[in-house]
Amino acid sequence: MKIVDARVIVTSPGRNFVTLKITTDDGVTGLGDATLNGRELAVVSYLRDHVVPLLIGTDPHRIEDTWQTLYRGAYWRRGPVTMAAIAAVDTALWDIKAKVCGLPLYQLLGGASRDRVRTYGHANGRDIPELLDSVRARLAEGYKSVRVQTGVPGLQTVYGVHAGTAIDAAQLDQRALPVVEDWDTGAYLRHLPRVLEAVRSEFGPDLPLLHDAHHRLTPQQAARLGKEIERYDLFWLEDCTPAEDQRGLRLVRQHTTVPLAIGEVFNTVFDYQTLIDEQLIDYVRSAVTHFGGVTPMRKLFDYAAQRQIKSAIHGPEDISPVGMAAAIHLDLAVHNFGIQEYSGHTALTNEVFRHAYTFDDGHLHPGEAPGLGVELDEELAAGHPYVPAYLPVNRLQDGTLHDW
Ligand code: EZ4
Ligand code: CO
Repeated sequence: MKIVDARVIVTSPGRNFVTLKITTDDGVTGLGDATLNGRELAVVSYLRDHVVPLLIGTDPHRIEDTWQTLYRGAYWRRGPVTMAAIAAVDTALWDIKAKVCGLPLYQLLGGASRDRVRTYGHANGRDIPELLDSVRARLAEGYKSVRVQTGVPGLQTVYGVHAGTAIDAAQLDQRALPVVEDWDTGAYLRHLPRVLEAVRSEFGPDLPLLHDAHHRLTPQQAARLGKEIERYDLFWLEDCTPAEDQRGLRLVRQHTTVPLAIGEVFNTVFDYQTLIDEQLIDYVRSAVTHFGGVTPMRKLFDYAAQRQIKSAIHGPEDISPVGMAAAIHLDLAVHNFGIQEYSGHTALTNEVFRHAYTFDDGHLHPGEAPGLGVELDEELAAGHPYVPAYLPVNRLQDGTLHDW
């Protein structure tokens, strides 16, 4: 079997998605997600100009060797552009192998370790009453676990919440230039305990609650926050501090038992070495799409399992249904599954990417279609071309650029 064609398809059915489609001489096709929100075309070029020529004529069954060739052979390792491109190839090859076997991908990963995949949804509000309404809406949709984000008094725009309407941060990028958010760590640290108090008193102690600090705190601030909110029994506190400096998590860990989740911006296992070896976190958050594909995700989870750390694959709207499908197959198969982030996609996106996975009663299932179970309607995709878009940036009130 040989790869005879590999094409990069860019489509924007509401937001930009980059998809790699690989075709074999037997006519089997595989899809991989290469969407890097706000920097999409860099990955398109990396694939089209530098990766596709290497794939033509090679054996699609040699997934590990292809991965190693793209990773080691380039000499220049790691980085989100490289790893998103490799992810798309790796995922498409797993799709092909599973289709050739006539099995859904999860069967090739060891088979189901559970019946269904639990998820969490996003609740956002400009203020506490609006957040409580949003939590009610997620519960009505079937979600059993909810991430809670609110505006902070005195600030115009914060992560997950815009001054005009409550929207998800992933939607903010559909504008010509980056939206500028404002930030005041002191105000946030004073506000968040009140938010969690209000949510707990409205919904009781049983509802699993999550919160994303979106890299905005120092380790000292995160340690203080963790201690203060322990009584609200969070499922996790996410990205409490920028984790390029993995040692920073030692301070947080010494001071609080709040479960910690990190890794959505990581792209290789080396980003996790200290965090996993020293058991500084509880959940690894990488996306199949940004971490080099199914192959390294499986290795990451096995490594994390040695330290009782669980999976929590990144699943915002900027992961395409192709990347989501790959995540759901892994979720069903790995033993140390934790939870899956899931917001769903627009109806149009679901038409462009028809998928076998289903969401029911707050749980996902990958379905039984061979491969990933996703088909791309290329004609429909072509009618929704790329739209230039950026993620927001974040500034302190004196204008200093801050992490977001
Ligand atoms: O802001 O994926 O946990 N989820 C998140 C996401 C990220 C977006 C950035 O592209 O933090 O919503
Ligand atoms: Co996050």
